[in-house]
Amino acid sequence: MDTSILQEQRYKYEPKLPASLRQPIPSIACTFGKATESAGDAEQVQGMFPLTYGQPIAGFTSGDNPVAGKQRTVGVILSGGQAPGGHNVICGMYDALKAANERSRLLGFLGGPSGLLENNAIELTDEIIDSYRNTGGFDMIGSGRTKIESDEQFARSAEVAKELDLDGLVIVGGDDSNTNAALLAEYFKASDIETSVIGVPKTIDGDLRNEQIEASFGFDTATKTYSELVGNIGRDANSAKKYWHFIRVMGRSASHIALECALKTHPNICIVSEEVAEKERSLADIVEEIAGSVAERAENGENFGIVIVPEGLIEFVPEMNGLISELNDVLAAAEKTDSHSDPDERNRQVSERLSSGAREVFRSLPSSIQSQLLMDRDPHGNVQVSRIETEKLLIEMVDAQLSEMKRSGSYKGKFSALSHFFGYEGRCAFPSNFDADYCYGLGYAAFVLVANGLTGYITSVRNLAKGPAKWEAGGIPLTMLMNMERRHGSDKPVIRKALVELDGKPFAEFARQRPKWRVKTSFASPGAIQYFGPPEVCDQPTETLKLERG
Ligand code: FBP
Repeated sequence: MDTSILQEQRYKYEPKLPASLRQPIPSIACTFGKATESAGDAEQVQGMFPLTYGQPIAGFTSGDNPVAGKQRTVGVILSGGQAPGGHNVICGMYDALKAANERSRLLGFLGGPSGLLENNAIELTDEIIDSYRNTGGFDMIGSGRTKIESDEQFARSAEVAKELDLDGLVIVGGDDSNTNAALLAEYFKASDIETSVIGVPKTIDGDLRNEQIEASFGFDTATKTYSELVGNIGRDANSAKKYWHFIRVMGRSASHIALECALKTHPNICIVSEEVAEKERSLADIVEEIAGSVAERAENGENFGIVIVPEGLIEFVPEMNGLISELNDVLAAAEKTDSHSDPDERNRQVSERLSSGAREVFRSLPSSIQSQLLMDRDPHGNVQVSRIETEKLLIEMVDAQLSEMKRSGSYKGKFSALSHFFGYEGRCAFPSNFDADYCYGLGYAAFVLVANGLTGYITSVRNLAKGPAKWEAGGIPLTMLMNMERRHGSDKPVIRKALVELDGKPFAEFARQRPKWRVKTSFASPGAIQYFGPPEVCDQPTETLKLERG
């Protein structure tokens, strides 16, 4: 890609490292805590990971690592959706690896996990690395969603690890990709392959975390990008005073992105999927809430507003959740048994296999949403929520409800709505200073874990709300994040998605403010990410992090 003026300037940015990593690699030793347990289903998870289950949390301290300077070959894979900062993870790994031994090599597998299976890698050089420092995107080596799950794929991965004499393999990914990393670490150990497998917590969705992993990288930049856009729309709405904007934001299942954007921009309504599930609210309840805000604002002459919709909402509405889980099982079974290739015929057959309750819900939906629900699942068995236009469904339903209210005389305003979807716009933005620093630290730490011979770990940098000078780096055993879940029609060990906690501080703050936002125009416009300037403008973490860990 051609460079821009900003890119030229960003090349020169020097990411800040946590203190424990700012010393020569041979002087960084590991400290270990107590044995750990999985997030759930301990017995079953232990049964699936007999060799890597329960390892202790690792921290870094000044000490002596006599094997740090060994000449090594390490591979890196970018897996799943893009997230700002991925290039800096690789840059951090590269700088650490070269600092430990100039002759060590970093191989980048091309196109995601399939690059490993196909032994398709390039050696990363100073020239390549320097042209991607502090840039967005995953285009240095590309990404993909191939899942490594079959015996053949594990055997092939082992073959390639041996062929390339890999000392380490770093998988940069979300919950599903890190589940793959855990399985691979276990397989390598069982096969006496001495390749350390280390994961790195990536995803704009913000749902890969626990007490020790405070945030996944990319969430900061993506939410700042979406919040800029939502804030701009708020200003436009308040200027023109004629549209209701229904804005769906990415985030797959969890509503972290929607909540963070709401905390930054103060929309009239922000739906939080986790609350919908907890309170067992139906689609009709959600429509009533939105229509209520529209009607009250109309009484004040304000026929405009902002509604933020998390992209995973549809899966959390109880009646839709039941339908989707039936569809998942039926589609998985259809994949195994049906031979026809006509998608319409396949879809018709699938809908006929639903229970009568689920079929009734299915038939009540507009046909566009019906076909979006029947689209292929991703390689991990998930519904592709980014392709389900819930914001349009809500506009249609709110419109119908307001017409009803007009007939009964309880609404006299005008409702003109526009739909937006902000997803891909935020995934490859130039990483904010926060993500540039955080990712560089994660990559650096990944190499240090490899250099200490650890496997089955995910890198962690903690104390994130306090600024890099106080950040603490280390590694968390991957099995600590796992539980058993139903996928593709059977029970599998997977990393548990961290959803919005309704008793957590970010949601509490939102709940405190929303009665005001619902009626009164309170939009805030945070503006674009600033890369150069005073730290209080450029280096702020997310509202979520400030509230949770500040
Ligand atoms: P990851 O979990 O792989 O980071 O991807 C997150 C995400 O951006 C979701 O927010 C979104 O639903 C999905 O990817 C879109 O996937 P795709 O890029 O395959 O369209």
